[in-house]
Amino acid sequence: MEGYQVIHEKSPAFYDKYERKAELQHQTHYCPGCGHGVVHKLIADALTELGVQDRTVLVSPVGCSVFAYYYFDVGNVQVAHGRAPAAATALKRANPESIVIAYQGDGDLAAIGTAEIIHAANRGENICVFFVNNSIYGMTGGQMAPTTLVGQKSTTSPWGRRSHNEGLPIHVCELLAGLETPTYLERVALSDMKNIMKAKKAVKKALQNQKDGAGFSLVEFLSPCPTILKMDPVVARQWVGDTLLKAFPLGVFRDRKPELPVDAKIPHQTVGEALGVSDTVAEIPPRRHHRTRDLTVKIAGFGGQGVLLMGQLLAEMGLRESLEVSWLPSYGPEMRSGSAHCHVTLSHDRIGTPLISHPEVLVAMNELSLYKFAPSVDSGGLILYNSTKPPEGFAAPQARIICVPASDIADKLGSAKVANVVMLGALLEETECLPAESAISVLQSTVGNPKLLELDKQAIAAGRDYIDTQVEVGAVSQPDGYSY
Ligand SMILES: Cc1ncc(C[n+]2csc(CCOP(=O)(O)OP(=O)(O)O)c2C)c(N)n1
Ligand code: SF4
Repeated sequence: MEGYQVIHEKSPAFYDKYERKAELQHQTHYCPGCGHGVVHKLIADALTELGVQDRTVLVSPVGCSVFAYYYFDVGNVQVAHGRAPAAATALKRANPESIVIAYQGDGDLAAIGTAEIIHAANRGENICVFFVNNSIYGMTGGQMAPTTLVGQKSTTSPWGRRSHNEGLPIHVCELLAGLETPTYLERVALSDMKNIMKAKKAVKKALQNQKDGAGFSLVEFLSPCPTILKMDPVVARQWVGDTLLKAFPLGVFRDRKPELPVDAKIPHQTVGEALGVSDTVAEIPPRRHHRTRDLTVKIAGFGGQGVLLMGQLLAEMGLRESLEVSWLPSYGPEMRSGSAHCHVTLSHDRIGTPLISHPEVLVAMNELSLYKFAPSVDSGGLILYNSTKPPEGFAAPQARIICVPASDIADKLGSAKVANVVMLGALLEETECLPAESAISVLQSTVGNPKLLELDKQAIAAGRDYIDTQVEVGAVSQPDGYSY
């Protein structure tokens, strides 16, 4: 830009567009003045400067930073509350060339995840832990954290933390410094620019350590959480410098490569070598039906319409046909709006992620799901909609839509509950992704009640029949078979 010098720009380690909610794709979800945004920036800059973005995996926690995977353009894994160091251990050991980061809040790391962090540090795992200590549980609305200060009010200590009742704050760096194996432990603060620059160096050093194979590094950031502390961003930042920092002194608590005892030098053997057996697993010839086909499917509807079960049945069928399969149910905010959905992948190759952003097939069991998910269907994809006709004015330009009145058919069969199985029959018939006999065999082994089993068999047949007899040929181009 003429007349301007670019001093700060978005790091290439961030995605250009954050694929979150439609109106929020240019910004993070963090509150104004939140320390997480600053720490993200420091990590992203360091990844770029060290040239390791392409081999980095970030493990995001449960807490306000749960959505870090929307921002960092690296490998991303989101784990259960407190388990980031354990997951990071597995990722690093499975792929030693990767740079693995466990990103955690103080509730996540120092409360529910106390065991994981201590043991990962004690094993000297060659990972980086970035620990954001804002003295409170942010995401859940301000409960007391292990790092909450004495006298500090929280929703679970409305009188202020009392040492005789809740104990004293836990100093994580000092605690871990009691172990022999950690390589680098430093506490920094996001209280002012000078300290933020020190924090930047600490992040880079931790990542460099990992690059050099030096062992376990943890950087603790004293960080503002203006929203929960009910302060404006500037005051919250000052509070970190004036108050939090006094209780948590800054400094380097460890900076040396650990001297490992002799047993660490025992040469590594594979399990096979140690047991004197072959490491190579005998090739099991694949047992695949000639009609199996790769497919990504999103199934959506109201809670109670059996959309999750339909996905499970499909995945189980794929499994029995020796395909790689994944089934990912959706919980969370979607449940509150009354809808549920799941993602199913059927594949001849290993599946990278169970999350499907652009499904080849959408099964929409109600109108809400149709409107919500149709825009994301892959171009040239297929929508199976539970109705006799699309809603007035609805257009899905990039996909074919086939209306299957599964609920009506199920009603006629005697139970509205089998609408999902009718739709399964229609899906199998239309896509030929799996043989219908495989659906029967899965139902036979999962449905105990003989009457219900009979009904399910009829429902599968009715769904297939509807596609074959009621759907106009031309609007519904049938694939002409798949042979492998
Ligand atoms: C097993 C489990 N227990 C409890 C919760 C509820 N929970 C979600 S986030 C959170 C605390 C997060 O606080 P912190 O780690 O300090 O992160 P912040 O939100 O402040 O960044 C809790 C208790 C959960 N999601 N899972
Ligand atoms: S609640 Fe606190 S930690 Fe969470 S995003 Fe807002 S400021 Fe950040």
